[in-house]
Amino acid sequence: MSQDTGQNTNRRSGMVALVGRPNVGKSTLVNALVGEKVSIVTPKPQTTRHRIIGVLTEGETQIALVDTPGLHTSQKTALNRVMNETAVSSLAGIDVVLFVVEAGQWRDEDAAALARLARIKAPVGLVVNKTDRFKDKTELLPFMEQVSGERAFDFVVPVSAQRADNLQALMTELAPRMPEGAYLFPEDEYTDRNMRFLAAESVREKLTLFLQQELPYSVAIEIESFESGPEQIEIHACIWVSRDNHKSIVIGKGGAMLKKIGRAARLDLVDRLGQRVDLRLWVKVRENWIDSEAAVRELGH
Ligand SMILES: Nc1nc2c(ncn2[C@@H]2O[C@H](COP(=O)(O)OP(=O)(O)OP(=O)(O)O)[C@@H](O)[C@H]2O)c(=O)[nH]1
Ligand SMILES: [Mg+2]
Repeated sequence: MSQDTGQNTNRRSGMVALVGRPNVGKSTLVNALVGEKVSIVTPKPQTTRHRIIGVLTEGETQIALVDTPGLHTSQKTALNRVMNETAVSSLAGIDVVLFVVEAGQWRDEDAAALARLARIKAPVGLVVNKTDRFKDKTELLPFMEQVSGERAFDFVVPVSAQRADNLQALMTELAPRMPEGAYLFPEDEYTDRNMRFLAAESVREKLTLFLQQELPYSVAIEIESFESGPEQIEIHACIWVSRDNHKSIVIGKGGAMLKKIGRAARLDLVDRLGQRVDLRLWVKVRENWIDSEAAVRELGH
């Protein structure tokens, strides 16, 4: 058994931030690299709201992968603004930035996100994700060339996060760029977030999957109690909605929607926490919380 005393001179450890517009697959990529579900994933944009670290320790190198909220151009609500701020402020103290795009899709929002990196001193690599959508990989080349022209990237790697394809090539670029020194996180930890946070996020993931259109964007989850017993973990969570009529939608006919969300979130948590889970959900209204910066911060953003 070796212990990290900080004396091991072969070790490298650093921070890598993943940034890009919403929905390009940043969280999927963090999860694929770490090999654990660190961050929630849905087909809807603006899923990630927090800075979440996934820790990957391999060989003599530890990389802290910083997942960030997708950079978006709409600044309508306080929640929108706080999410963009979170993404940009996550770049302080970062050793490498990964700018993530979707293969074949270059949009104004990608350009706006890249513009936010204009003054970044750290190396910036381009990750072209979702390459599985191209059967013939040579068709990707013109797109990679086009995006490479948008900035002098330090490296370019095409990957499929979903299929864990070409991740080793990405590791080959990242590992030597990590500074020498002791590990920043204990070797057996894969995230900086606690179980309470993971529980709230599992509930939000299922809610986002099952509810239509805009509603998931105006919902916040608060864990009211979290008790680890010998048999199981008992979790009470409150779903905050910002309007009265949203409450009845989340609850559904005869409580059917809330039951469906609870069941799916519970199964996800059993998987993630490796223990039996008793999950109880409540729905409460807090008028227009997404428009109030104080409420946004108070609800954990
Ligand atoms: N086909 C394909 N889909 C992918 C891949 N990676 C991610 N996706 C899908 O893209 C969608 C968005 O993935 P996320 O990981 O949530 O994207 P994100 O960039 O974190 O999004 P935000 O948190 O909203 O900024 C999900 O439906 C993923 O399953 C990939 O390599 N191939
Ligand atoms: Mg995400």
